[in-house]
Amino acid sequence: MRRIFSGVQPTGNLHLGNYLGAIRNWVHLQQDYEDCLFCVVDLHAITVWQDPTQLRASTREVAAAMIAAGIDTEKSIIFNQSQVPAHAELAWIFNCVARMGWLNRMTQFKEKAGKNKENASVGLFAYPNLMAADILAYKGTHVPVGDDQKQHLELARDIAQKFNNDFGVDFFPVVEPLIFGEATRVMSLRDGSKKMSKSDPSDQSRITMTDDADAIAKKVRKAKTDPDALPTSKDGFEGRPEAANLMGIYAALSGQDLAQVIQDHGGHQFSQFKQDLADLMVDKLQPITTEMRRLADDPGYIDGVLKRGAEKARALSEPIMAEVHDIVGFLRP
Ligand code: AQP
Repeated sequence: MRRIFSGVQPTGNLHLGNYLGAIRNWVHLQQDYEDCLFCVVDLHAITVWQDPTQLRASTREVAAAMIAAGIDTEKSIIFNQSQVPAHAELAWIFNCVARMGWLNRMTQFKEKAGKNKENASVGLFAYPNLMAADILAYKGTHVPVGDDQKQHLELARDIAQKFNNDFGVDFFPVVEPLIFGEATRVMSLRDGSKKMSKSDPSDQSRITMTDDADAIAKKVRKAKTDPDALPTSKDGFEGRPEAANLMGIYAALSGQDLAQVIQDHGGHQFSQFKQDLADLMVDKLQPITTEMRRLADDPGYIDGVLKRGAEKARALSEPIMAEVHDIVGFLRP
C-alpha cells in the first residue's frame, strides 16, 4: 500500500515556496495515490512562540489554501495535527528511539535556533522526531516535500529502521521522499542564497498566498537582481542566484523546463522579464487567492473539513498505535 503524508506549519505568511514546493504537488498526487493525508501541523508551529489567536487564524488559512489550490476534501484527508493524539504519543516514543547525536546534526535546528541555542525550546530540537511520528503514525510510505526537508526525512528513515531493529519487527515502512520539479527550493526575493521563508522579517522577501495583483507586481519589480542580462545557458547561473531563482520560479509556474525558459528569455533585460513573471504569477495565483478569501468568510466550513479529516485520520492511526503499544510492551485495556 502506498500512502502519502505531508504537512505545512500554520505559522503565518504562507508563501510561494510552500505552494510550489508542497501544496501544488499534492493536488497532482491525489490522482495517483490511494491514500493522501495533508496536515496543518500546529504542534510543529508551537516549537516557536505563536500567538493563540493568530495560530487559530493561520490554521484555517493553511486549510483554506489547500482547498483553494485543489485538494479534494472527499478524496484526501485534510486535518490539523493536534486533533489526532497519535502524533504526540508516537513522537514521545521516537524521542526514546532517536539519538541526541542524530538530532545534533540537523541543519534546520542550527538555522532556526541560531546563536541562541540555549534558549531554543526542547520541542524545536526534537522537531524531526515529531515529523517522523506524523508520517509513521499512518505508516506513510511517500512524503512530498521541498528540498529543505530532505535531511529530516532521512532521519525519519533512520528512526523507523532503529525502531524495527530494537524491537525485532518489520513494522514501520522505509519512507520515500518525493521531490519535484524546477522550484523545489524557492529562494528569497531579497537574497537568492536564502530560502523564501515565512519567518523572514522582510515581507518583500516573499510572495504570500494572500498578496493581491498589485503587491505581487511590486514585489517582483523590487526583487534583487544583478546588472547583466538574463543568462543564455544554465552555466550562466554561476554566481547569479537571483537570476536562477526568478527563472526557476517562472519555469515552475508555467510548467516549462528551465531550458525552455532560458531559450525564450535568455539575453533579455531583467525589467522586461520581471513584467512577464509578475503577469504569470498573478495569472496562476490570483484564482487561488480569491477562493481563499471566499473560504475565509466561512470559518465554520473550514472547521467542519478539519473535524471530518481528523476523524478519518484517527481511524487510520488508532490500530497502528495499538500495535505500537504491543510492540513496545505497554499494557492495553
Ligand atoms: N522556500 C521554499 N521552497 C520550496 N519549498 C518550501 N517549503 C517551505 N519553504 C520552501 C516547503 O513547504 C512545506 C511546508 O513547510 P513548513 O510549513 O514546514 O515550513 P518550513 O519548511 O519550515 O519553511 P517556511 O515555510 O519558510 O517556514 P519558516 O520560516 O518557519 O522556516 C514543506 O514541504 C517545505 O519543504
